[in-house]
Amino acid sequence: MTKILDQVTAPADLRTLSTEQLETLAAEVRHFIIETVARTGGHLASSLGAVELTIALHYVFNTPDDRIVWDVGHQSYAHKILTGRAKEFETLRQEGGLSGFPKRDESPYDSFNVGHSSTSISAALGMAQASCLNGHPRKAIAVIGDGSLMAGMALEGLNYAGHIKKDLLVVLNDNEMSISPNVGALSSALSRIISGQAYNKFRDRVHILLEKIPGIGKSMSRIARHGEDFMKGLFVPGLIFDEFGFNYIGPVLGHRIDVLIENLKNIKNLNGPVLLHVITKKGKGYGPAEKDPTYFHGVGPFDRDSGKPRPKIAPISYTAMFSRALMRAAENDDRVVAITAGMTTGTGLEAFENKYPERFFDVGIAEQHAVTFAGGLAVEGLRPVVAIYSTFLQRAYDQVLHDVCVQNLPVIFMLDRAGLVGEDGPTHHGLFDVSFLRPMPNMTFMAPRDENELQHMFHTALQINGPVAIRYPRGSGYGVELDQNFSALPIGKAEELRKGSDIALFAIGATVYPALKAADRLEVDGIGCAVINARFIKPLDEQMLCTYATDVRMLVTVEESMLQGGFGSAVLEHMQAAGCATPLLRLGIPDTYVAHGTQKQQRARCGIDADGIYAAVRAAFEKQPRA
Ligand SMILES: Cc1ncc(C[n+]2csc(CCOP(=O)(O)OP(=O)(O)O)c2C)c(N)n1
Repeated sequence: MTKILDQVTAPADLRTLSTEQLETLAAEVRHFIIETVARTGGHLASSLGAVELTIALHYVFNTPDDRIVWDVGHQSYAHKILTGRAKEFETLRQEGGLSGFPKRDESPYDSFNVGHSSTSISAALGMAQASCLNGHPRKAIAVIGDGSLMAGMALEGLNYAGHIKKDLLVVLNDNEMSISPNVGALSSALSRIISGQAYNKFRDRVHILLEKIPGIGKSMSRIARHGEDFMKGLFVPGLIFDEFGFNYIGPVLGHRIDVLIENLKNIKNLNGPVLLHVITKKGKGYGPAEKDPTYFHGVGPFDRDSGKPRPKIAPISYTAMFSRALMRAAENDDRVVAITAGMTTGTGLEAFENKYPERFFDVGIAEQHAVTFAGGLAVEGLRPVVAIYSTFLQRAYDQVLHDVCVQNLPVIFMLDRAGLVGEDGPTHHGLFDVSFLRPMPNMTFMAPRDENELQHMFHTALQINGPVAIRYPRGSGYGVELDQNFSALPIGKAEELRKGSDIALFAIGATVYPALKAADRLEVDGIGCAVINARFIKPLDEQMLCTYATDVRMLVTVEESMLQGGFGSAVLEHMQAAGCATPLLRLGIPDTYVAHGTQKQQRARCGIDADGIYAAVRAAFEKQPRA
């Protein structure tokens, strides 16, 4: 039997279908997502929860002329499949294949590039405003999850939308989950709205009863309706959105296509800002994901039937290593507290949360607040550890500078997923932290060569009475032997790993081992190459730099971060200041956004794997005048 999905190559095709056919289509799309993501990995649970909503939105609205902006974009797989990309869906998140997030270059149906959360309301509002200025009436729709709604930026968007009163539809996709269960007062208010449905049923029953009273029943019911807004305010916090200037509608059942279509059709004709509150289930339709939506938020390939990950024996990850080091530190020092912005599992804080719930803070998707909150904790003598992905710290630049560094507060920033992150692509790479943290006075900044060094660096950070950042890559370490005891590293001192008299290669973080391999190959070619594990981006080991600058014919820096303002730039600045003219080759990420693929592919593309380092150093060295 041919599938309905095979006949839908664009949303226009699904607009001709009956409700029953749309329901069948939803089941087919869901099945297709599960089968594919089991092979490719990806953001499964959120996408499964948004299948009916996606169908209903494309059914009612005239996409792509009407604009749908997906918040984060991790729930957009059904959208991709229904907008002509079903055939390529198998290539999801792979090099040269479909992006895991909406991307304007990929399809006219992807109205805005996303990846970081809480941008959809502002972006869709901009589109709504532009449609007035351009005289091209179209609908602008932001689809945002309850987790993403908690972020300051989303609230700023709501606030301004209520002010300028353009035709904006915000669809709140509420599954009561962020990656972990959602947190915060607003989240609790949303839960009360959902349970407020009980109030609505109670109210309807009261009216039916009142109207049955002979003679006065009808007028009593009318009086009661006048008091309803007041009553509603007491019972139904949906009025929060009314106060923001939105017409609040809901909550409605998010897996009922007929209900969604009916509501969206009605809303289509309303003017001004409208918020449709839709209740969905994360992982809907796939048992293992419904049961453990946190695990299935973003997964690698898994066995479709059991939901179990495909077996892979790998050394301990950097995240797990940090988690262990943190637990040991917390045991010995009760000033140690940990903060995450909605990323408890991703940053390895689960064990800490379980053992020290009173010292653990998940502030929700609120990176700016997380950092300043840590500043407050530090002022009062605690030792806050902010565990955060490098890419998401970008949100809190001013807070790191203004609320932590200017006051020289001892906050430790553990920058997970620093460097190239693989399948999530450009929005998620942690490539900018070196350039943006390096100029901040008071900051000490380190990057470990392997998982063992990470634990020593964390221990070192706890000895420093000021801000410290440690950046480490996504994924497994090298399987090196793990020291049982922590030792404090000398601040600002690099580690000489290999001697050589022609070239000195200063590598930092994830690039140290590839640099060693490249040096071995250069040695075979008769080129003596010293390798130095820089350890510190700030302060630099200026003494070691100066020594090598006079001893060798060429210096090389290698880093997994942007070249502009990066570690190599720091070396260059120092050499210029010291009047040192030794030729310097800087290897790192060029001035571009690195497309999705595996980390291995991305490192090769950027020329910072062993082969790339070898080839670049060899070519540059050959151009040097003979000694
Ligand atoms: C600024 C930022 N911080 C953190 C993340 C990581 N992140 C991706 S999705 C997500 C949870 C989003 O929850 P919600 O909006 O409720 O969507 P759901 O997955 O429940 O559908 C988080 C924390 C991000 N993408 N952007």
